[in-house]
Amino acid sequence: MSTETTASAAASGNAATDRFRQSGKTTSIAADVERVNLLASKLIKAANDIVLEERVSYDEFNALKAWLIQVGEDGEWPLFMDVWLEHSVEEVATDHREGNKGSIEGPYYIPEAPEKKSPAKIEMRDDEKGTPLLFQGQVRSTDGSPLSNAKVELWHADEDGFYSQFAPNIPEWNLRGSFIADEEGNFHIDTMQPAPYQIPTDGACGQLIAAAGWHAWRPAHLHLKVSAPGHELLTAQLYFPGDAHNDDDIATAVKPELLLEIKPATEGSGVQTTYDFVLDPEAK
Ligand code: MBD
Ligand code: FE
Repeated sequence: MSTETTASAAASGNAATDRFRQSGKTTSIAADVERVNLLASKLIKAANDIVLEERVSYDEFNALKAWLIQVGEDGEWPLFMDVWLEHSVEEVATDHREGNKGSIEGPYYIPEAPEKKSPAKIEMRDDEKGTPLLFQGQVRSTDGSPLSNAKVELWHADEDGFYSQFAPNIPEWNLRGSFIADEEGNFHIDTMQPAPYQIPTDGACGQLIAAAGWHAWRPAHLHLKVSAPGHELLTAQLYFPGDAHNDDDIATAVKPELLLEIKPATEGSGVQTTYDFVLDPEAK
């Protein structure tokens, strides 16, 4: 590794935990007694059913207790929740949509990235490694009308699979940006193709993956949030054809309609892709 400080599970996990605490996502949670009773009772019953059915031993019970403590110490609760549970929450939240259904947000989104008017180049290092990627398309409403000045937020890993602000020695807004589409809803963003992402192997989630004999990979992906006035915010991920893990993403977040079509760049080096987004009008 060329960097002086290497990435660690606890550093990225604790950064994700701090981010989540600052996100404001928990401020509107209403403590509805009936609902908490229902959900907590079902969760506890499901766990007890497993203990009884599988005759879980004290050694196994204590291993779980130690592991849960470690998840917290490594700051990996956001990672755990987003890898193993968020996909079902996303499914429930978006199953009414006629436009894009999207995919999970994951633990590494940061709001308010530097805003640029399309066409634009995302922030990257002068010597950023990888294959240049032109990502373009149009944002429309479900009735087909273009959404002028739609906003396309893009964030993704670098060629080493690391995200800025969650791994050391990467400029703050590297490979993160907020792009304003033109009057016809068209956007044109120059970026760099991301690498597949591996769940950190030196933290509690990595320990579980190894102990269970699973693999730790997510396929290479772009993260997006697409928004326009009067429309539902779309959170999505887009994937690259041929990636070995498109069919067995550890986060279960790949959908066939989220696969890009990649072509050689018509100008300059690298590749290009076109992907259009369709946003649902907000329910009245
Ligand atoms: C990621 O990059 C990601 O997108 C998700 C969902 C979980 C862990 C790392
Ligand atoms: Fe990701």
